[in-house]
Amino acid sequence: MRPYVANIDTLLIVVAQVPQPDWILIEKLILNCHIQNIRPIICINKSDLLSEKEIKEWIYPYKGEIEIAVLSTLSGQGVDELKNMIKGQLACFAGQSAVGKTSILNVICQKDCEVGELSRKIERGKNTTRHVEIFECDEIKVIDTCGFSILETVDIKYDELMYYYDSFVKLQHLCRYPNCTHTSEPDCAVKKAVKSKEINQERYQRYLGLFDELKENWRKKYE
Ligand SMILES: Nc1nc2c(ncn2[C@@H]2O[C@H](COP(=O)(O)OP(=O)(O)O)[C@@H](O)[C@H]2O)c(=O)[nH]1
Ligand SMILES: [Mg+2]
Ligand SMILES: [Zn+2]
Repeated sequence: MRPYVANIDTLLIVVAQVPQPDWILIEKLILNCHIQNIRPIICINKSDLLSEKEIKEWIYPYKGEIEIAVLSTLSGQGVDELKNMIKGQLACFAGQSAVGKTSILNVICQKDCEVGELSRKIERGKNTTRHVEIFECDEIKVIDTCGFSILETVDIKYDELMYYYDSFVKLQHLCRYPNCTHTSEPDCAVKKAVKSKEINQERYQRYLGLFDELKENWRKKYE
């Protein structure tokens, strides 16, 4: 398993305008947090590059379900708010390369770790040992990582995926079938809720994408 990290309280899932978010990957990170009892926080970084409208669109699918921090290490916006959110916790970064994980660590801990690791990473190749260090500052402990391949695979059977979405679980008893996966079944309360915008359309689409992927993985493995 790489990186070697244990006993994390919080996973800071960093997204930014560049590189464009891979929302399915973010869904997977959130699911793994649920499985491992880790508190996920989506950190929308580089807010200086996003319009108010874009920020709203990014927040919307997770509103009320997942905590969100909007920040910019460039302007300093939202940094104190994030620090308050993770006070007393051991937090770890996850997210695509170059979204600004190390930059956020630097502003939180007043450190000067090297940013812009994208090209260096390619130069060094994939199998370089990378050390893991806990930085401590103002009652916050943070760990930088260069990605989280272990959390990018989800060890859930496709027909159990729906149990990890609170808003789906609440409606399940209203579906015709008690084990409805909310995909192709008739009389599905979740699909109705998506239609009436009670459940966010985009989050549901991400669920469907992940469902298909898990189903395909399952088929390859066992059929
Ligand atoms: N515009 C903008 N650029 C940022 C911000 N935070 C980080 N960056 C830039 O994004 C690039 C990648 O940052 P880095 O911290 O190395 O990302 P990491 O690979 O996720 O650790 C660097 O060029 C940073 O200067 C921000 O808030 N706004
Ligand atoms: Mg980095
Ligand atoms: Zn259903």
